[in-house]
Amino acid sequence: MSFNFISAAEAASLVKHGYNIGLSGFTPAGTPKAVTAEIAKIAEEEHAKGNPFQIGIFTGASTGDSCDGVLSRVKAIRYRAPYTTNKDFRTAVNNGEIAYNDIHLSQMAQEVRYGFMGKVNVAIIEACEVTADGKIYLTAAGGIAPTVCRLADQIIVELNSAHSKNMMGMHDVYEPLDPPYRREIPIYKPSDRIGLPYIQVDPKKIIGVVEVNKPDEARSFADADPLTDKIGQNVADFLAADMKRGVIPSTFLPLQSGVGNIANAVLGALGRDKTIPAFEMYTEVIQDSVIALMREGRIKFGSTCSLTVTNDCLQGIYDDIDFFRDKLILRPSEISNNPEVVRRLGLISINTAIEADIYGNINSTHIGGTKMMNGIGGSGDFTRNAFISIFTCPSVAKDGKISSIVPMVSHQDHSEHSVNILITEQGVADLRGKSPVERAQAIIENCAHPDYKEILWDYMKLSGKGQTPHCVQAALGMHAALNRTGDMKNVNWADFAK
Ligand code: 0RQ
Repeated sequence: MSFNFISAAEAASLVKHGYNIGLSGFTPAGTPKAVTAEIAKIAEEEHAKGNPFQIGIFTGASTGDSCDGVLSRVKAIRYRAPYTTNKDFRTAVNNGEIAYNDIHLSQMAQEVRYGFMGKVNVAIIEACEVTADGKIYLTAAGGIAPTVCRLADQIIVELNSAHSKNMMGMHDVYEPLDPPYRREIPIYKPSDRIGLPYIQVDPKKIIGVVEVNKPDEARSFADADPLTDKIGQNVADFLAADMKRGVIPSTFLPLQSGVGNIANAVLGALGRDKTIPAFEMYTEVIQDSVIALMREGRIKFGSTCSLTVTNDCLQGIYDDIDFFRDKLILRPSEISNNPEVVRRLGLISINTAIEADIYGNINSTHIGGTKMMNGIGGSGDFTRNAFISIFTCPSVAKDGKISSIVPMVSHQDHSEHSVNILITEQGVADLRGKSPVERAQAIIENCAHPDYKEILWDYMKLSGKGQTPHCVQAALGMHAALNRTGDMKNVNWADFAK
């Protein structure tokens, strides 16, 4: 069969008001870029005519500006799941304009399959190759592409020549059966291959192929600074010590790390610490720092959902594909983040908190308890099931006016039951094997900023006795002081003691 080659605008015209579209990609990597931008133009035209035009978006994780950005700005998104990092999307969500369902990334594909979010009308899939018999070769991410391809009535392929065909063979496409037929996911080490290097679809469902040449809209992260370097060093020192005393096996364990400059700093410090042997990653995103450490021989293998790297770094991988072919594998998010596999492999997970409370509960998603930042991403998939779960954050935010360590988190994503280690630039709180009160002592002593230590000790005194002591009327007192005066340090516990 020969494909119907169409323009991005023609493809977009096939997406109707009320449709749910399913996208490839995970972070801006591997996300379609041309058709969604044209959908935004249609929405704008329809709105100008007074007609409604809104769609639902099902995808792997965040996307680039030519999806979440343009579509949010023209108010074309009715519903979206999961994680996103786009500023305009965030503003629209926090204004109550978009129904945003922030779920664990490992659950996205299965919740779409289970029918929790409605029908997938059209899948838009970025590919580096598509064959007449319906083999779609993905680009820089796995995401939920296999699932939306299977469920969608129609498929549009964005054949993107900015991605090298050298990517063919790097993916391991596997979709589990749904209960009660699901079996174990047979991954016993990060490099195990269990599926196919392409998505097989019925070629009759491919209603159009759009040829484009658009690089990924990679986010740039701030350079490392003394603060992130110190957090990174604290993580590396902690892991080296845990290995030395035999808690972590001498062969080390596979690592998962989140996105951003703290993650880069952690990996940099681990790479420099030669007491830690060369290690493997089983993770959802691989950033530039991982690729650099692979070239240096410090990282032996990386299983990931996406190559969230700069375009230069991605080109470097394509150019050196013979080197990387046996060192990288890309998987759907359902597998890269799979709780069963995370627990079996015994991952060390490292994710970022917005705030942590003195008992080890973590808020990764909400500013001030109400405003969405990005979303939970894969942090919960890994944290709950890791061999050792670590959260990192600076001890203060906004020039010290906010303490990241608070009596009670203003929103909870990860509970005290799942969090093993908290690390700030101040130090490390090892929460393993401790009661809530012992955890509070470790966190205040080791992680809180000196400006806030006495304030937190005073809160403990106010809290009295209990398995998890709290003064309920004061628990969010630091947040209230921030709202009232612009600085958490202005909290006055005496106001609550009455
Ligand atoms: O504000 O943007 O106005 O400067 O929050 O904070 O320190 O720049 O950190 O960009 O690494 O993001 C948790 C959001 C951290 C991210 C989070 C303010 C701060 C700043 C951002 P500005 P930083 P980062 C991987 C796995 C999701 C869970 C996860 C994230 C802004 O890492 O989305 O790890 N994680 N998923 O000033 C008020 C506080 C604050 C605060 C920081 N306590 N109160 N504001 N800020 N702490 C992702 C995937 O799964 C794909």
